[in-house]
Amino acid sequence: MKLYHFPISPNSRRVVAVLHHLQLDCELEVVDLSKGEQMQPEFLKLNPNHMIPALVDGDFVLWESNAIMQYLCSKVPNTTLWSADSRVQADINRWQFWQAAHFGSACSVMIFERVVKKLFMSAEADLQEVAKGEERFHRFAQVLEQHLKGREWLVGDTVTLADFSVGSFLDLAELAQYPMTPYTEIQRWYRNIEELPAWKSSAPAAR
Ligand SMILES: N[C@@H](CCC(=O)N[C@@H](CS)C(=O)NCC(=O)O)C(=O)O
Repeated sequence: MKLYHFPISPNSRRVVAVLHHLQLDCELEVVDLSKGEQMQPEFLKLNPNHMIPALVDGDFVLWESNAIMQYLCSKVPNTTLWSADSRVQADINRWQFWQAAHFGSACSVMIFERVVKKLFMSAEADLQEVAKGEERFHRFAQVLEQHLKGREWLVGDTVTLADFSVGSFLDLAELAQYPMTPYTEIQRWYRNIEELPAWKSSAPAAR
C-alpha cells in the first residue's frame, strides 16, 4: 500500500496514526501542498479533488481520510478501533461524519486563516473569517465538551477511529489559536490521545 500525505495536515495525520496503531506496512509519499504538488496530473489521476490523503492498494484507489481509516481497519480482524457491533460502529461513524461536516470544518477556518496563509501564502488572517470560524467552533466544541464528561474516549471504553478523527484537529489548536480555554474536558481527552504511541510516532517531526 502507498499513502500520499502531507505531514502537518490533520486529515493525513490521523490516517498515518491508524496505520501505526494497526502496525500495517505502507509506503508514505509526501505531496508537498506548499509547492502545489497536489495539482500535478499524476496525482490528479489518483484524486481529482486535488487533496491528500489518498491511498493506493494494488489497483484500488481510495480518497477521503475517514473512508481510508475504515478500510485499513477492515484489514485487521477484531481491531477495537472499528467495532463489529453495528451500534458501536454507527456511533464511531457518527463522530467521523460529525468531524468531517462540523467540527473539522470549523477548525479548518482558523487553520487556513492563521496557519496556511501565514506559512504558505505570506498573507494576513481575515479577522471576519476568523470570527465566523470561532463562532462555529464554540457551537460544536460545546457538544464535544458535554459528551466527554465522565468519559475517557468518545465511544465505549477504548480508543476508536472516532478519537483519531475528531482528535486530529486538536493537533493544531495552539498554532491556529482555537478558543480552547473553556473546554477543559476536550483538553483532558486530547492529552489521552497525545499519550498513544501511534499518535506520537505520527507527529510531523517524528516521520
Ligand atoms: N475530506 C477530506 C479533506 C482532505 C483535505 O482537506 N485535504 C487538504 C489538506 S488538510 C488538501 O489536500 N488541500 C489541498 C487542496 O485543496 O488543494 C478528507 O478527509 O480526506
